[in-house]
Amino acid sequence: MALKFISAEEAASFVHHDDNVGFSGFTPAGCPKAVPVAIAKKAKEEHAKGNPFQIGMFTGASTGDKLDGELARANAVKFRTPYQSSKDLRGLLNSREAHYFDLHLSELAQSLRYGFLGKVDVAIVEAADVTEDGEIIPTSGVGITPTICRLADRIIVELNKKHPKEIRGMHDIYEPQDPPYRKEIPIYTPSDRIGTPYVKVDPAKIVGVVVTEEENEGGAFSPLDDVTMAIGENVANFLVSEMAAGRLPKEFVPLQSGVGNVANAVLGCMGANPGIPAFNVYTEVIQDAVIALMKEGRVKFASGCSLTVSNDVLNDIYSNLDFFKDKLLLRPQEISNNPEIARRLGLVAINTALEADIFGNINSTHVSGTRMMNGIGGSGDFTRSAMLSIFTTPSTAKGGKISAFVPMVSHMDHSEHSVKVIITEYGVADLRGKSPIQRAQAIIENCVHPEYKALLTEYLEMDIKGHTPQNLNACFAFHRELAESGDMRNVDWSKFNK
Ligand code: 0RQ
Repeated sequence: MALKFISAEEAASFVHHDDNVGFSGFTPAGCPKAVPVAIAKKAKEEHAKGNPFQIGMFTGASTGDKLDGELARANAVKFRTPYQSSKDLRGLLNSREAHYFDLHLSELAQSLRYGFLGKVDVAIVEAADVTEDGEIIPTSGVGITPTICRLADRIIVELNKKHPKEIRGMHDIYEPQDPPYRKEIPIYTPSDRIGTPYVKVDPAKIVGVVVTEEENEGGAFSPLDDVTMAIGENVANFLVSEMAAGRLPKEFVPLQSGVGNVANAVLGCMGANPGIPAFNVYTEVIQDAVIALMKEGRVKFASGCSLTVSNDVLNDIYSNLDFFKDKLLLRPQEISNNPEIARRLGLVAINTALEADIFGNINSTHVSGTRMMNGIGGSGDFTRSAMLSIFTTPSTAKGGKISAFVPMVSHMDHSEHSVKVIITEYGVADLRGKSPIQRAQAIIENCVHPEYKALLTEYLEMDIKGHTPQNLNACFAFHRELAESGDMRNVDWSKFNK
């Protein structure tokens, strides 16, 4: 069946008000760019005519500004799931002008198949190649592409010439059967291939192909500062000591790490530490540091859902495909983040907290318990199922006015039952096998910023009875103080009824 080449504006004409639209990619990697911009333009034109125009949005994770940013600024978002990190979209969600439901990333594709989230009307997917018989080669991120292509009535392909056709073979596309027919997902080592190198779609559903040459919207990393480096070194040294104690096998286990500067620093420090053998990565987001370590032979293989790397690094990979092709594999997020595989492979999972409480519960999403930051992302998929789940965070934020450690988290994403270790620039709190009061002592001693140690110790000494000594009158005193005086250090326990 001959492919029909159309403009981005023509493609946008296939997207109607109230449609639910699925987008390819994971982080900005692999997301369409030209068609979302055209949809945003159409939305603004319809709004100017007094017509409603909003769409429901299913994405892999966060996207680029040409997707979330443009559609948010055009007020074209009816609802959005899952993870996002766009400033403008965040504004819409927090003003409740758009509805957002935050979801574990591994669950989205099956939730769509189960019919939990409504119909997928249109799938818009970026491709490095598309054939007349319906084989689509994704670009640098996969996300939910196979599922939205299968469920959607209409498929629009953005054929992006910045991604060479020769990356065919870098993807492993597999969708599990749904219950009661699901079998094990047969991945026993990060490099195992179980699917096809392409997404197979019904070619009759492809309403048009938009040819583009748009750069990936990959962000650069900030230079490493003392705090991020200290966190990275504490993680690496802790893992070496776990190996020495025989709690991690000498061959090591595959590593998962979240996104951002801390994750990049952790990987860099692990690579530089001679006590850690060359290792494999089984993760969602493959960042710059993994590629650098691969070139040095310190990372043997990386399986992920996206190459969330800076454009220079992506071009380096594309120029050296002979070297990278048998060391990198991109999978749908249902597989990269699958709890069954995380448990089987025995991952070390490293994710980031916004705040933690002294008993080991983690808030990764809500600033002061109310304002959505980004979302839970894949952190829950891995934290609950990994062999060893670590959370990292700087001990303070906003110049010390905010302590990352509070008596009780203002929102909980990961509970004390799943969180095994917390690491800051000051040190490591190993929470395994510890009661709540022992966890609190370990966290205050090893992780809390010196300016907050006395305040949190005094909290524990309020003589509250019970297994977990929470004072329900005072547990949010840090947050209340921040709202009132702008500085958690001003907490005065004598104000509270002990
Ligand atoms: O604010 O940007 O105004 O300076 O939060 O904090 O320290 O720069 O860290 O960029 O790595 O983000 C948890 C949000 C951390 C992220 C979170 C302020 C701080 C700063 C950002 P500024 P940092 P990061 C991967 C898997 C989700 C869970 C996860 C995230 C800004 O890592 O979204 O790991 N994780 N998912 O000043 C108020 C606090 C604060 C605070 C920090 N307690 N209160 N503000 N900040 N702590 C994602 C995927 O699956 C794709």
